[in-house]
Amino acid sequence: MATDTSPGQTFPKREQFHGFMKPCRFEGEVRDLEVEGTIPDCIDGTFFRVMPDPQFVPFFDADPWFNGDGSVSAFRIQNGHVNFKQRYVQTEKFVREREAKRSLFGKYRNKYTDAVTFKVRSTANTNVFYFKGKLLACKEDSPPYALDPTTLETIGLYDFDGQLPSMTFTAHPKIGPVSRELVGFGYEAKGDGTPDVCYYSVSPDGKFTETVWLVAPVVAMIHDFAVTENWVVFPMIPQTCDIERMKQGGEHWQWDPNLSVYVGVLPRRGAKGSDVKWFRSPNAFPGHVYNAYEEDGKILLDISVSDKNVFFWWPDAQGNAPDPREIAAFLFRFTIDPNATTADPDLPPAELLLPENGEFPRIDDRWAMKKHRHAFFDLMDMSAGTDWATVMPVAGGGFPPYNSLGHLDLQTKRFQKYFPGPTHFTQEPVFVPRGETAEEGDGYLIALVNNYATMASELHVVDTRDFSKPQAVVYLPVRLRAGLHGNWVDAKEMAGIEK
Ligand code: V55
Ligand code: FE
Repeated sequence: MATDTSPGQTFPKREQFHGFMKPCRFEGEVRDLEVEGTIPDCIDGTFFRVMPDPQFVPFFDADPWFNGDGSVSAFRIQNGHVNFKQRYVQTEKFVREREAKRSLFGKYRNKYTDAVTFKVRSTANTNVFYFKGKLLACKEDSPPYALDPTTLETIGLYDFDGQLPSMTFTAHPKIGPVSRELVGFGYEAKGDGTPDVCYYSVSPDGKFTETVWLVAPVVAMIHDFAVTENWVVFPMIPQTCDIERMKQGGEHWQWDPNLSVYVGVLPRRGAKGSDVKWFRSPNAFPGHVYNAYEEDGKILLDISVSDKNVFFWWPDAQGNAPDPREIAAFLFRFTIDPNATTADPDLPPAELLLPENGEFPRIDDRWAMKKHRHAFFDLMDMSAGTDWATVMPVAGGGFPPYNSLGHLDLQTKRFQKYFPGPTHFTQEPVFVPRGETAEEGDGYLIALVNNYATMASELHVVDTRDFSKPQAVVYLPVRLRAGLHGNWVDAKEMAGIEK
């Protein structure tokens, strides 16, 4: 084991630390990034995103991408100019490891493998969103950390002024587009291995207005969820937790190929825990949610689903995992009758809306929780012309790759693809409307793009009216490894704290 007097560090010779996935560990600021093309003036705000980026060599060589320290990037876009800033979230883990000059933190979500006792194990590496003047950096195993959205300085762990009832807080809260109400939940909400789920709503001024405790049929991952006008929906990924396995130093998660996908449905307002209905669907991997809404009394849930274990680094009990190159996810629509009175909890088969391998969905957020028409997402288009000979040796691994952006018009079924280039992979886009009164989906997609020829990152700004070419490409002088999620925050929303 390393000590304070140990020499420098080198990261393990593993796919998740190789090539473009080499830890970046960079904090700083670059003003006025190079811009090719023109960024229209209607894009005035900040694109925030977060990536796992280990500060120190992990305890375990096979440490998954998901366990790295959260590093937040901010792209402030105004009058066609882009300023870039990046800071680590100063989590308890990050601060104590920096003091010790080595990692003290063990396996992903397994406190029994740590070198010291942490009060909170958050790596704050999964999503960043803006709420009540703060940027909240989330990891689904803990409360969020609050950051100053202008400086990216960490303010501290955020418990909503003492109101947060659960030990955990999802990385995928939803914000009502008009009400600005925050709808969220925590699972394993009474600690590791507990089946308890805590659902809550928070008013825009920060008061908890709904708190409902419920019990899930299994202890499994609930990574994303969905909200409609009257319902909340919890799809469970068949990755299950066993506290005994954890105590023996094993993984938090194990894929269960025999487990159904449970889908919990709860009234959004005024519910009791016993009001939850758990529906079932055959074993699969329900990924990220596009949106959900109600029609004719039914809930329509649009979600990416894979028939394989997307988290291939957490195999089944026999050690089986799919070849990452064979993992694909597709846009499906579940139709759920929340008022079903029959005893049959089986959901009707989901409808395949698009036979294209895509994930990291976005919609025009002004249509969240109601009937949306436009879907945007990362797409893997094998026919696009990726230069695999250049990309493969330096792509690194530990995540499913995408080389394009997709746009599906659900009304006309028109499907468009944006291809950033033969040596490029895409990260999750954000959608920015052309203006407050723009029609749904009329605006720009902004996505971080990995360029494997230059080994540097780029922001591609794409006009949804013309997917054939970028509106603008912004060049970073640095390489940012794969991130998870982010959000666009309009300057008007952040008014008063501009710098
Ligand atoms: C996800 C990511 C996580 C995690 C659990 O994208 C699920 C899914 C980056 O960490 O801890
Ligand atoms: Fe996610």
